[in-house]
Amino acid sequence: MTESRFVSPDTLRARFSAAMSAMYRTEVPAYGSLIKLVETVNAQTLAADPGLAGRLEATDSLNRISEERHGAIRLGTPGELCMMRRVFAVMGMYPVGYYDLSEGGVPVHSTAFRPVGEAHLNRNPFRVFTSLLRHDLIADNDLRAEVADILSKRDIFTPAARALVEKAERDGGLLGTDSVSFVTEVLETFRWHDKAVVDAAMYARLHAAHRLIADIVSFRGPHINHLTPRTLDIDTVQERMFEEGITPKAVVEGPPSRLCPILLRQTSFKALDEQVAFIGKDGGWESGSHTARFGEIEQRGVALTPQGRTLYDALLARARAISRPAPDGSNAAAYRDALARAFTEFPDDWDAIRRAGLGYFTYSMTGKGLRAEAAGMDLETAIEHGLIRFDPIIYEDFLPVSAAGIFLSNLGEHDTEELEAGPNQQLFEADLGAPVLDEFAHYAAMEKASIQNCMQALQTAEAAE
Ligand code: OOG
Ligand code: NI
Repeated sequence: MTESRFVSPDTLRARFSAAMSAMYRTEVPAYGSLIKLVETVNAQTLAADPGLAGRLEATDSLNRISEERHGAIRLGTPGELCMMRRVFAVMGMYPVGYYDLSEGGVPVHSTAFRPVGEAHLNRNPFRVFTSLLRHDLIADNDLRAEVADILSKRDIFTPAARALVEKAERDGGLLGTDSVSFVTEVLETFRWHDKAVVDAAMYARLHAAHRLIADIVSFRGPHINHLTPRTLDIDTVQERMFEEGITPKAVVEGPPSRLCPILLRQTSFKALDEQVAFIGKDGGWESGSHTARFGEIEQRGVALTPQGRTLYDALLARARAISRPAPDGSNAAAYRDALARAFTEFPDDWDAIRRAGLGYFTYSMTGKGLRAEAAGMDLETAIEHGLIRFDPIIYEDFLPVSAAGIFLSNLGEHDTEELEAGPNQQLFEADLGAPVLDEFAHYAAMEKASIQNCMQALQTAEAAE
């Protein structure tokens, strides 16, 4: 087989992620400060915890952490979502998971575009949480029609980006120069535009319907609204954010602080008030402001099995029934306390989590295991004898309750209304033009493959004697 002349999707994604990070750093300087802070804390955490460094090394995932980011965009129409899927596919990013945010009072539903498969994730795990406005949740009929009209007039992709996506699909990839143009052209879609496509009166109506609707509809494109580095110690970063003059939201979303991190913990700093210009009279501009873009950090832990996830959801619901975190942070301490109490029920030891079938793990041969004569030995015995080790599989996806909390931390309290809607994955997938991948199937396959490799290695070890 001849080596492909195309630039690999992994390389394209890594370049795109770096370009996006550079752009966002100039657009939102606080993001640059946050990156530095996260890098410092990560280095300190690794130095203080050789066990953690060893575990990351064993799963070949140490190097990816400093490069690791997720971003988020909010799209207006099915056509935009469908085209976005094709753009991300060129970079080896596929839609995984369906998130219904209406339950949290946010009129969108979402997926995350990300690489699938261990090797691709380790090469560069860049992901983009992508939401689509639910027009059916705009209550006012006139406004809904106007929104559709405004959105129908924009194309968020450059003609060159469209052409390059078609070329990549037709040829099976992009060559050198085209790959460079691809990154530049696609970046345009994510760029901030301070000139709105509506006048101040329309902006006010959109804003009154929901602040998020104003953000989605008022501009030429779906500006990237945050870019999130991964920290190995979110509590320390949160503490030090204050010292850097960045004010985080009061409550960290997700599970409480634990010895063995599970799923995903996230916190953000408030959206910035930014100068924008609305369409004015007689071809002029009228100045105003808009808040949308913010910063966020996240700490990722083990991916949970459906059983683990059910327990997580139940414990989270229990904590939230006692104390629901107010956007202004007034009951933050009570919420943290309720959360910590509820989660005492979730085992906080890797082997206990594994044995209870709550989390996914990858298994690999130890040095001792490779030299051992152990044909016919079962997995648990081999683990007990130190022939096989297990490491948590990191959660690569998102959490709807947390995501709604992140959305809402950037809205005023009056925006936290109840929305009358259930999930509609079928419609989302029809708009996307493809089904979303099932996250659990993906983790289960990784775990299974690693067990099979080990069992094979145990046999080979004996044969070599
Ligand atoms: C996306 C919010 C969700 C996360 O990390 O859960 C998200 C948005 O505000 O557009 O990014
Ligand atoms: Ni986020």
